[in-house]
Amino acid sequence: MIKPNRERIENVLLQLAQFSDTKFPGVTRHFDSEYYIESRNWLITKFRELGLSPFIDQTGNLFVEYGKYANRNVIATGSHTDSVTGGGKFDGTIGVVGGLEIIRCLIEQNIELRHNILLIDFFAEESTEFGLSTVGSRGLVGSLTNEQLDLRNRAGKTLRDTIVIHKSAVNADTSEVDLTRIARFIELHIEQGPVLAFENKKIGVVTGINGLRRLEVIVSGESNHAGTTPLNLRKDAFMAAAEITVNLRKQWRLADTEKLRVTIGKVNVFPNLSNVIPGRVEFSIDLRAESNEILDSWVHKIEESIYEHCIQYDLSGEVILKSRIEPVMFDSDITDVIKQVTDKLNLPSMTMNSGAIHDSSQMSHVAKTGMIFVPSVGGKSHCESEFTDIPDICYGIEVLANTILQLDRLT
Ligand code: HGY
Ligand code: MN
Ligand code: MN
Repeated sequence: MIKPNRERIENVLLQLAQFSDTKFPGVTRHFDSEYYIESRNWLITKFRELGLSPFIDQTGNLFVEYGKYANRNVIATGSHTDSVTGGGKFDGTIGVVGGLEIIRCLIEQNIELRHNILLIDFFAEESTEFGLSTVGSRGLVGSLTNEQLDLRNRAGKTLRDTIVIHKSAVNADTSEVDLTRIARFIELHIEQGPVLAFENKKIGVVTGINGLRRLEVIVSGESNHAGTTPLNLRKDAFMAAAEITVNLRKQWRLADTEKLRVTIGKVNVFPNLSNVIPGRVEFSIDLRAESNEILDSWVHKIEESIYEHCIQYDLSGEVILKSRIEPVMFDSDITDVIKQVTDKLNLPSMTMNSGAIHDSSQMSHVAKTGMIFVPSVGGKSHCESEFTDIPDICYGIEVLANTILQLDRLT
């Protein structure tokens, strides 16, 4: 059995959290920022100190492989180290730092495995500015399209250029991973929700991840003078967008609310001046559910509602599907091992579905995949108060380490 070193884990996590844009509260390490470049160069130094040879692939994923069997299948683990604006210290990072700690333990304890370990720090898991998450893992599994690479951020830079700029600043050689060698992938992550804490459990054995649809909606009307234009002559895009939003909430309340999550998290009003009627509104709609059927029927419902409102108020509407992620179910041979290891360590656990998207959503298309969750205090996530107790993170790393040891013996 592997027993990770708590002090070392805490130190690495807290040092990594220092790479942050201090203009914002909590941790802000956008994938297109200098902080992300610096943090990855720091991580690369940590890998090299262990005698390892990190490399980066064409999509900006950072890899390090440990072991002596370069031709055999690998057991892969990892997560991401970019963050949202004003996020916490542990979203994604515990999966990467956990992998690093496990490699250290294997070296220290001279444990010989039958498979190499491939640790992956996926590029741009959050990347919400492009309306697209899990960029790196999409690239790795081959589902990142040219259209997606051509998406532009607010500064007008394409995703493609952002990757090139990042890669040229990161101190690692470029190389590609032979995907067929990744037999299994296991990701450790914070739960990002309230369930484990509420149920008093230390480990979530994740059975699958909900799917996602992300829409960009554009409602166009006409800007005009706020003081002179009477109600019947206005083409106010914002008032229509607000009505569409309220209507969506009503429809959601009437439906099975447990099965669906709806978020309008980004709104841009033009020209955004108090004395001008808004001529254009752009907003995002983020939908999550456990089945494609539910997601697709809501996309359809939303499109209908938007077009009906636009006709009613003599506006034009456009709905663009920016991101589509399939719901996935994990392989029981991995979840079974996670459960056995958790029981052996006497850690209270439960099976659960993930409401948040992860790189595992993509990896499950190419490898047998599983996830381990640890509790989020107060169920808070993607905000400054996101937190997990260090001993709970260590339990998660211990479960990950010993799951890898078990899987190593299986084939
Ligand atoms: O948005 C998500 O679900 C992920 O945490 N990035
Ligand atoms: Mn996140
Ligand atoms: Mn994450």
